[in-house]
Amino acid sequence: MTPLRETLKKVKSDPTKPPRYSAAGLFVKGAKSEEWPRVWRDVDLKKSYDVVIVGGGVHGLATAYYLATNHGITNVAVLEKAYLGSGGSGRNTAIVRSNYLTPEGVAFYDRSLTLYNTMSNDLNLNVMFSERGHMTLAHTDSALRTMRWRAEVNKLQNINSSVIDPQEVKKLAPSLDVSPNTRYPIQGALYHPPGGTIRHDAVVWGYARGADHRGVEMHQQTEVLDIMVEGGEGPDGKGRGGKVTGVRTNRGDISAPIVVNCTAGWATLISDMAGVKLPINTHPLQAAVTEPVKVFLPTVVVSGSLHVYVSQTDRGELVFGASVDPFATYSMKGSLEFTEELAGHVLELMPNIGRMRLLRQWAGLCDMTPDYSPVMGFTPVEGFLCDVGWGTYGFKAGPVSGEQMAECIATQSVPKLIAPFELSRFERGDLVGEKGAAAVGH
Ligand code: PYC
Repeated sequence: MTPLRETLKKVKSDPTKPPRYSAAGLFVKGAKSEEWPRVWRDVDLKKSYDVVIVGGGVHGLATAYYLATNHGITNVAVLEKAYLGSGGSGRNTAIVRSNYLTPEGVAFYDRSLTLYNTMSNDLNLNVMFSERGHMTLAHTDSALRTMRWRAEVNKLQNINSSVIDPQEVKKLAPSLDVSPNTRYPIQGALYHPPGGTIRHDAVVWGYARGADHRGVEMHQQTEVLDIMVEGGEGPDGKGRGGKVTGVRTNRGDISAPIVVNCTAGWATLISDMAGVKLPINTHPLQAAVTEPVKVFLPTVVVSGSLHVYVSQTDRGELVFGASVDPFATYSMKGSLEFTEELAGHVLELMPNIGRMRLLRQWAGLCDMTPDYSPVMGFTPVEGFLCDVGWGTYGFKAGPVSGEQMAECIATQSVPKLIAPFELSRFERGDLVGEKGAAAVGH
């Protein structure tokens, strides 16, 4: 066998060959940092591509990966204004599930969970999928009714979801206070065993590395400043009836017949550049993490009424999230109000963790649509496609969105799984109301 150091030297000395990795993942144990192979290439930005993807998060990278893997389309550039995974992909709480409320939502997120299940093998990178189960607590009669409704919709599509009583809740998560004497007694829960958590950064790196191996280019620090469109009905020649010709970036102009908006937080700003208006308001969503302690919380726990969801990482930290902040802004500042409210609500659920210390908090941006479903597929501008409006569901939808958007681009037709989420549904009044499946009430 070639010694590790020799292999690494060879990789370093032949930049035309794709880098090689240890079977376990990105880094080779024992290697000095200067010997680590680059995970994706750093190449010059070209003047033209077949497809330009705006946004280097899970959605953009997955779209690029599946374009190359499933359709052989590799003359693709992913443009990211900061670094890969710096937006919602690095700011979520890493929860995955498919227990949605609408049949369209259930089918869509179920496909994502299927792709997450085989991802470590497919990408040859341990993405640490932990299928630990997902439990949504009901504290009121009406919440219990919604859980029953969701369970029935789920079962019709063979999704493992059922309503359980407080004793079963206690068995699954012994740290929860299920006594009837609390302010909001737990009346039952929707239990979804296939749900769980996954390492979000690994998903980003895995897709980036896989896309890179197949020839896709990723360009960080490359901000899209404008989208070039000709022949549109708008005063600037953009909008309905127009055709995309490329993008203007801080590093020069790029021509491309297809531009895909895979951004979160900035989705409306990017679409406005093409003259396409989106029914989206952007709100921050805050999250926080505690110090690590011995593992005691075996499932993901969500409480809509108490506006909180929590899971324990493999390192032992509790990761909490809440509702979106009730005002539209692009600011990602954390607030003391959030921490105070979170602590109060968490202690109602788990009174015994009062001495745990919170280490960090952060925020991400959520693009909220009127029906809490995304906007996917073609727009009134030829060649300009959208994969946006993910609200609080973006991370869990990454794989299926990439797969389906790639099919949409390659076949120039709308795949069945994303047909319900086309932008034109708002003109037709054909909404897909998914608010009832939001982790917490917004
Ligand atoms: O919908 O499961 C969810 C979720 C978790 C965090 C934000 N949304």
